Amino acid sequence: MQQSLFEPDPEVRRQELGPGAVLLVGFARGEAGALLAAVEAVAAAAPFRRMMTPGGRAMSVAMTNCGAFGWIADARGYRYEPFDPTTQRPWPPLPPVFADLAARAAAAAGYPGFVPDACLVNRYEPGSRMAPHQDVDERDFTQPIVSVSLGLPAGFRFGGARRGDKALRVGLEHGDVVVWGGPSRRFFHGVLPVKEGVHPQCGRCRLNLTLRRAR
Ligand code: MD3
Ligand code: FE
Repeated sequence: MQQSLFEPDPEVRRQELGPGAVLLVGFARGEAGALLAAVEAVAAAAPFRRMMTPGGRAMSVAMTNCGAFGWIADARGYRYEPFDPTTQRPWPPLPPVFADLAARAAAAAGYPGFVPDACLVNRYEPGSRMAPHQDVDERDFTQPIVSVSLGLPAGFRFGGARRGDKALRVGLEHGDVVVWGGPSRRFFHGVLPVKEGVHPQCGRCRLNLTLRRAR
């Protein structure tokens, strides 16, 4: 029998990671090829680069963006900008496959009508990590963030509203999607150093897409 378009796919394992945060195991696995091709096209127009923190350190994760706004770090701080500071051109448009996946994942997690205007693309080589932080540069925290993991697996640490809060450790694998909404939207989180390895579709790297409503 035809699966209703309005019911969650029973094949997708869901795990509540925190209040309003839902892990959809393997949700994007079938679309990985199309997502990776779109990342390549984005990176051809807006190359991956290691941004400098306001403290003057190069981040170990290489980043690029697509959509109307892109997240940047520089000597002046962290913010969204409509132009790529490397090329001085607008960020490449959001590939429809990104926007469509984000909307479907958000709806599956209980956030219908999600329309992202920004996608930060993070590229981790083995050894790259992301220190615990909050995502607070967006305007409207009632909007969820949809994150898509591709390539090598990573250990992800998900804490609470305060930096010292006990953190949950979750493994994020190729094709996993997490929707961060509700109170979890403002919780601390970070990525442990990626272990050495080679992924059949991505090579020696992990990619993470975060689809956001910046403005
Ligand atoms: C929890 N990226 O780009 S994705 C980031 O794997 C970021 O590259 C990590 O944290 C990565 O800001 C983690 C999971 C994630 C993304 C956004 C969140 C978790 C979040 C926003 C609020 C709470
Ligand atoms: Fe984050």
